[in-house]
Formats: sequence, C-alpha cells, structure tokens
Amino acid sequence: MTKTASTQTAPQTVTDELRRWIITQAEAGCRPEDVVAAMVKSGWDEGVALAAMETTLRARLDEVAASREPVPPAVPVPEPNLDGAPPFLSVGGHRVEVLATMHNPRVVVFGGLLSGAECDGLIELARPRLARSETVDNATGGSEVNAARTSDGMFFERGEAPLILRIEQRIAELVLWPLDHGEGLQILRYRPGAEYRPHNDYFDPKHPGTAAVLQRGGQRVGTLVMYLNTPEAGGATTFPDVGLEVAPVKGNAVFFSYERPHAVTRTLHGGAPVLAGEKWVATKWLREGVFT
Ligand code: PD2
Ligand code: ZN
Repeated sequence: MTKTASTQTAPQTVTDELRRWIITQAEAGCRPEDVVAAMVKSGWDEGVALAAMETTLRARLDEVAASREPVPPAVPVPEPNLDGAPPFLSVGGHRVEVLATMHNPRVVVFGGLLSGAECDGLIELARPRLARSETVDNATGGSEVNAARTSDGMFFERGEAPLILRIEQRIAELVLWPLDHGEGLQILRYRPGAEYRPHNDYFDPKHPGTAAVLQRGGQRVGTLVMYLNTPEAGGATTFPDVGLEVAPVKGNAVFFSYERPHAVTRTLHGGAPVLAGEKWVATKWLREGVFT
C-alpha cells in the first residue's frame, strides 16, 4: 500500500497520485476487488473507492485504445515567440513573464498576463450570467450538464466589451494566432469541492458529434487558462500524463497546444478540486481556422 491510499481522511479526494497507484495495481495483475479492499482498509469509503477504480480504469482503457489508433497528421498551432529564452515578453506594451515551459506536452506558464483590475472586471461582467457548466455532448455536438465538471460558467461573445476585446488582442499577439480563430472567452467559477476532471480540449475524431462541432472553425489546437483569483487552497490545473500541476495565481495563465487530436500530445489536463475558497478562470480556446 502506498502513502496515497493510507493517509487519506474525509473528505476523500481522488488525486492523480491515487489514480496512478490504481493503474499500477491493475497492471500488476491485482484483482479489482483486492484493490478496493486495500483502499477500504486504509480508510477509504467503499463507494468512493469503487467510483475511483471505475473512472480511473475506464480512462486508462481509453488511453490504451487510443495508443492503437491511427495518429492524425500534425497541423500548425499557436506558439509564443520564445526565441532566445526571454524572461518576459512585451505584448502591446504589457509585460508578461515566462515562468515555466515544457516541450512535450507543449506547455507555457505566464505570469502577469492580466492585471488585477482586468481579472476583477471579467468576474464582475460574468457573475450575473453564470449557469451550471455544460460540456460538448459527444453524440450530437450539442452541450449537456456533466458530473465531471462541477463548476458554473458562461461564455462572452468575442469582442463584446472593450475589456474582452483588449484581452483577446493581447492573447492573439502573445501566442501569434489570429484573434478570429479564438472562441468567445469562457468564464468558470469553482466553489469548494468543485473540479474539472481530466479531459482533452480537442474534439475526439471518433465521436459522432465531432463533425458538427468542426463546422465552426475546425479543431481546437490550443488552450489558454487564465486565473482570475487565487483560491485559498487546491484548484491547480493538472497534466496527469506528465505529473505537472500549475498553481492558480491571480493574473497568471497556462497555455498548451496540441498539433493533433490524439493522446500522443499528452495534453490530458484537469482542474483539481478546490479545497478552500473559490477559483475563477477565463479560458480561451483556439481553433485551426476562423471561429464563427
Ligand atoms: O480551471 C482549470 O484549471 C481548467 C482545467 C482544465 C480549465 C479547463 N480545463 C478548461 O477550461 O478547458
Ligand atoms: Zn480543459
């Protein structure tokens, strides 16, 4: 039994470490009932343990299946100009720090992308329009409320207010991608306990609803998650394939790109549960073509 499974106390949070442990046990040939029994013995509620097993192993099976699928061709993706490894970039007169970079998956963490006043302004504009978040329904391409995403959210129209337009222009200049290739900004509010379970932002070519979604500008090829406040605890943006966690700090942002809609990009990511306080983010998804 590893430290993960033996040190949990209520409320019981299924961490990436626990997911990795479950996969290790299953791949070593442990029977599922023995894995659940070991978790229960170390303090886990049986229902939570069973649900964690089920979702973790289903995701792992999907990953193994994906590794056997044909890999779609690579397409151009947004990318900041980091030639010469600059410590900061000047974007429309605004200084943005380059805090961390990773190449596979392509991830860049920016500091000070938004000012405190810009973060507060986005929250103020979004708050009266929040509703329980929906995700794309894979079957139809429409949207549905999803238990994997327990936040409230809303979308702005592109350029709908001067503040939105200014931020969109900054993003376009930062990652060298045309403004009209971006979807409208999405705002999410997570309350304590809320999370966004690991997912990919690209549309899965296998899903029947994908063709409809691709009509509006093609695939998503990049994501920028901007933190509008600093939660008291929890709420990191996680990349479970590579064990990376980006702390949510007001004004900072994490950018990642995916040159094909496939797990080889290692851009599976999630929003870890918020442990205390609220977490607010603005997400800009970038498409291959003009988003209409
Ligand atoms: O809020 C986050 O950290 C987060 C994590 C994963 C947001 C998104 N995905 C997203 O908006 O796609
Ligand atoms: Zn996402």
